[in-house]
Amino acid sequence: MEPSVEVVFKTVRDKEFLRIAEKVLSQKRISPEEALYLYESDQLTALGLLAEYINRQKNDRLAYFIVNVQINPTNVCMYQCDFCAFGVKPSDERAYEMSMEEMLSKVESLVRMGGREVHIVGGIPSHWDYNRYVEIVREVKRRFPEVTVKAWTAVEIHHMSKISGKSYEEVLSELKEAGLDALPGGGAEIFSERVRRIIAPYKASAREYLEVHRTAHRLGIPTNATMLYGHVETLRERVEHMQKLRELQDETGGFQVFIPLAYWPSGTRLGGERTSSVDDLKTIAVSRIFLDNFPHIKAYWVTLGEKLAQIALNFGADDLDGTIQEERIVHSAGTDSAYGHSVMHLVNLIRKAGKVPAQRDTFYNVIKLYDR
Ligand code: V47
Ligand code: SF4
Repeated sequence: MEPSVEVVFKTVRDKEFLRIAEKVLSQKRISPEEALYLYESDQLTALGLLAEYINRQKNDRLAYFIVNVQINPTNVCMYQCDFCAFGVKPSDERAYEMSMEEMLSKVESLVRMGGREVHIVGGIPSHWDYNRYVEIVREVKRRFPEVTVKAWTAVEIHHMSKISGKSYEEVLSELKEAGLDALPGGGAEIFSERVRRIIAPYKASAREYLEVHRTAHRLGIPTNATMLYGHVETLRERVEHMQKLRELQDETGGFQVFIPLAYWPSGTRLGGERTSSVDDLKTIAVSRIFLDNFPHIKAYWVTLGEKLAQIALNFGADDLDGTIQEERIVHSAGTDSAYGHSVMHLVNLIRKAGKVPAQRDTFYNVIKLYDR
């Protein structure tokens, strides 16, 4: 045990917490019950230190960011999940659909500022056909072969499979051939059937989400994983969610990063309250400890806010996402974060959090270190 870790643990009286901490520090995998114990404990500081200790072993003092743009081609969505304020019906006055030229001009401005990643995800309109999804990827890659295309969530891939009659493997292979490089992690929400029935009864199930990711990994397409927390789920259901991801990662090794997404309730049918900062930090820390086979944990500045994201970088997270430029999904639900950030803003956020900023590509290769 490092001296600083030892000092903090001297203040902890909870024997079970200490037993689990010893296990973590000696690189042993913890069980779901033990993860739940950490979640429910009131040892916030010690939990953060433990998670950060593990993170330093994986990522040293680096905190990653990417120069990227998020493109949400349309907000029209047939699924109408109750936690989502972004997806609207076609008749809604907020409904929009971007033209291909509009999307390409966003990619062009990204490329002009040296950006590398286009993250494309949106609503799922009933009038879109399968080719539309493939053509967006193909056109972006044809015009800008230097960018990495991280596009379409597992929910969108499942939908494409349904409307085209093709298997996940066929859909993903065609998208890969068109230029798809990676899948984002959206659409996971919470895997529990009980919760899904309440918050998102119509879209792809947990089983389908995991099967899309399994297929992507088999085809050599790396993917990310998310968890939307802070609505109607229990802590046990969060741990079960992470357990399913850990199992799949054991099987395939294809996940790059886990992204806990704090729920924003404004303008949603589900309503509710915002998560507390203690809950946000515990979720980052527990995920870092429990998901021992995930190389990265993302502190998504859009949902956490800049200041909490800085603390999360000292509670086990090692990535902030990126410049983004124009986030719409969580902004529809009331987040007070900026819509995007400059490179220097993210570099300063990371430096002031005490970490070394590392500009990365989609696959976590370091492009530039800002180590003065
Ligand atoms: O799946 C929807 C979430 C996700 C709300 O893979 C909400 O690198 C909070 O997955 N409050 C899409 N969250 C965004 C996403 C993502 C973002 C950044 C990086 C990556 C990555 C993935 O947004 C949805 C849903 O879970 N979301 N509504 C809300 N009210
Ligand atoms: Fe549509 Fe995705 Fe929003 Fe659900 S979360 S309503 S699938 S955009």
